[in-house]
Amino acid sequence: MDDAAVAPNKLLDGVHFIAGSFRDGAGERLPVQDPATGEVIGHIAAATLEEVDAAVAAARAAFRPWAALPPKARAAALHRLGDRIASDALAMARLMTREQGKPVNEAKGEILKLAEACHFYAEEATRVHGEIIPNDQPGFQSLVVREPVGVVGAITPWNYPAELVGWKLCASLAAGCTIIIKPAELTPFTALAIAAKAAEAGIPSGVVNVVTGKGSVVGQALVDHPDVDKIAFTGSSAVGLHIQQTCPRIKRLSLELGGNCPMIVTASADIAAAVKGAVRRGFRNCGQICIAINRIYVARPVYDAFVEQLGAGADALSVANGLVQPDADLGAMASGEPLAKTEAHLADALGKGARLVAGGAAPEGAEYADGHFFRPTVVADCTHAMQVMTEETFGPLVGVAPFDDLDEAIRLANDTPYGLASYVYARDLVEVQTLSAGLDYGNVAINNVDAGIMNAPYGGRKQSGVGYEHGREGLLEYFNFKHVRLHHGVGA
Ligand code: TXE
Repeated sequence: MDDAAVAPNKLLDGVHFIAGSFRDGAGERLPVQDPATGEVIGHIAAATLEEVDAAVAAARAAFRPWAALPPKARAAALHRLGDRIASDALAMARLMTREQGKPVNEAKGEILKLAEACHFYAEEATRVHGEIIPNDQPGFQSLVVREPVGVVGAITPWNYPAELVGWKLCASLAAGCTIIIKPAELTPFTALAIAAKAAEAGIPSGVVNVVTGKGSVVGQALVDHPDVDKIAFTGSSAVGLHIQQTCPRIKRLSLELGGNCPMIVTASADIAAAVKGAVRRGFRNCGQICIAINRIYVARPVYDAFVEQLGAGADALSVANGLVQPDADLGAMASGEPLAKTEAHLADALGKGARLVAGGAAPEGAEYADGHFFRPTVVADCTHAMQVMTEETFGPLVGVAPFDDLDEAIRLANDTPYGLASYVYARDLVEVQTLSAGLDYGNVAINNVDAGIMNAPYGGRKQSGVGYEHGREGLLEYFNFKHVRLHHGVGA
């Protein structure tokens, strides 16, 4: 894809990808804006119910032949897809920056991680073994066979437009499933670009489909569709709960939802390392990550030093239009919605006595006037009366509070409806063991902030979701198990 695809986005404007080819949408057009400039870079077509039906029918028709392919053939297709995505990473990254706002270098990193997911699940596709379970009765044998679930509806958010599509697409295809993707209205073009790469990689028609449009209409149509066997959703807890409650029939569901992630820094921690981790995980992608650090609890003896260094770290970050400055630390926020929520949580904290340590407003300058920009912001001396400490902000705002003992730190960290990711910096072994055991989260990172890796299960608990992505567990979400109990027929 050449840069002409970036803006205005003629290649992917107003189309769906159904049964192996792009087709102009019949529905109304919805504008897609560059969050850094406000410029309309293209339009999506709001899919009609007939177009959703056509995508589901294409996925259904492609399912049996795709599932019947030898795993090595599905693996080869996924490897080709990964190679094609990696070879066009810069153009795809620039497209993502135009629709989502993250700086080009960060977007390119995400595109390359998508390619990594293709190769990872290509390898996993060839290792899907069943089990043979011995029986107590002579002559009997139990075989556990893994069979692909079928047609998958994937509904994805705007904060990681490539990876959060890719994890569902790659695991589905590796398992032998087929998929219809409904990307977020804010970031449709990256998903359409991935579909174009799937076609280039020779993935058969109907295996991958993309329909665009409003979630409450097109996403809901996938949830409601009687011929969709599984919904793989990433997004807010509110919508995840809505999907679970409105599903009209029993379907497989995997829901990757919101977070309100804590970080705990004990007196034994390497403070400089903890600050570096907090700056990275607190402000990367403008904090628009479900596993972003939202709040930090620091042992009182090191509290002042940590707060001062965290403020300096935040102030040292650059904020710019991610297309103009590809190596900027923060680009524009994806829309006015997370920006407004960030400003509201900041005002709430300051109104309840928090102390502003860094940031607190949009950067000054004409180049920021038309976009959704906000400086990385740190507030200290926070309490759980403040929203920043108990609700998901999903923006470049971090609240800090002191603690006096580990029980208090664990109680404060667990005081949330969410259970996705948590972070600990400590070098005392008893502290590390006590905290990792006491934190009620699906992921606990100790002295690092990279809780999610491709070959380990990633998922939340409580209101952060159900099911897993990544790893073998992420692949098993796309299988049904069949127990075949065999008797060789001799004797009773
Ligand atoms: O979510 P929304 P957003 C969470 C993050 C934040 C949210 C941000 O914590 O809360 O996602 O993404 C479609 N029926 N995570 O604002 O609004 C909608 O069109 C069916 C957690 O996009 O929930 C979009 O495609 N679909 C995650 C998708 O749902 C509907 C990591 C998500 O939209 C719908 C990233 C409906 N009624 C973000 N309404 C993790 N845990 O890993 C909307 N949609």
